[in-house]
Amino acid sequence: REAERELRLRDDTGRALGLAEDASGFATPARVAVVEAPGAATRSVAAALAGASSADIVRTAREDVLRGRAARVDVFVLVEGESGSALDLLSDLRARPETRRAAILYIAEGTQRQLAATALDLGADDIVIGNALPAELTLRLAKLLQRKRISDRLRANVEEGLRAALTDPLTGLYNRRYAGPHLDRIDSAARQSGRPYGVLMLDIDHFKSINDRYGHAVGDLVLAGVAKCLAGNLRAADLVARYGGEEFLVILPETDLREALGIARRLCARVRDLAIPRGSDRPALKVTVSAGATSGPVKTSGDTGDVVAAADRALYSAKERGRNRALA
Ligand code: GH3
Ligand code: MG
Ligand code: MG
Ligand code: MG
Repeated sequence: REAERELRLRDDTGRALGLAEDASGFATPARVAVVEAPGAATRSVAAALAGASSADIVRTAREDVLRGRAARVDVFVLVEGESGSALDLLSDLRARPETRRAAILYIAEGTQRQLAATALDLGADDIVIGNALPAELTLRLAKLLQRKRISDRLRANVEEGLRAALTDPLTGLYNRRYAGPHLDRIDSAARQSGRPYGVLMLDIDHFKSINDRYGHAVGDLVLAGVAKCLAGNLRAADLVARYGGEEFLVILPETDLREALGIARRLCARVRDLAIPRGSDRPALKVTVSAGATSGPVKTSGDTGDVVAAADRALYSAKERGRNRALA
């Protein structure tokens, strides 16, 4: 309890640096966890920081950090002790997904310059060596927070841009732009491992007539419903992409042709069983899909376009044989 005692602090420094004016970044106070290694000089960094910061400063026990109880921490302030064990914690924080992106301020004694250099090497964002004035600590913390806010926002923008470029808004699936390179990666992995992968091409049967009968909006509903059904009936390592208008490409790592055909049949059956709701007083919609299955890697060309073409040919056969089925 004592270790988790929260000290809510004034935000003089944040304001001095113009941080408090940044409404988007500082709508919620940053969370700062101060973790003292065993034998850390008790100069109470937390108290020193308690003069001027807009952040929530929490003294946190090392064990709580290691047990994952320090989620959503923006900055870790690691105070080194006699044994240098804060470095271990630092490596640990960088290795864990939930703390990997946190900023880290490493504080060492004047005699621990070598440890501090190692801390930088291990990924500390800033270091303080020896007795620092509370004002220095506070300003370093504020600048660390400012940089973190900016890089968080940049990353979010980049991720959003990528998501928009590589996914299809109607179904939420990856699009062809993502599926192509993904297939290339799976193909290279298969060449190295010597184990095959499966590729399926699926196409909704008589989809044009659904649009013609019910309108485009209902057609969109059907597309989204089929997409969800396909995605929900695959393994985590599999990928389903919207490859064309009402065509879906499925990539199945570590899967041979026989298994791929089995999965294709199962997906056809799941879509057959699907009833897509369309308002309370109207009957649910029923659709079927046809599927073509193939496996890679292709021996000769090394061009994954050939794998897709083979799946396409199998799909065409399935359509010719009457639809609502899978063929290899
Ligand atoms: P088949 O069984 O041979 O596949 O017949 P089909 O009618 O499904 O095939 P066709 O290729 O003739 O028609 C595909 C239709 O898919 C035509 C196109 O208008 C429709 N479509 C493509 N993209 C979308 C979309 O995003 N929304 C809707 N509502 N329709 C789409
Ligand atoms: Mg179709
Ligand atoms: Mg067609
Ligand atoms: Mg089609």
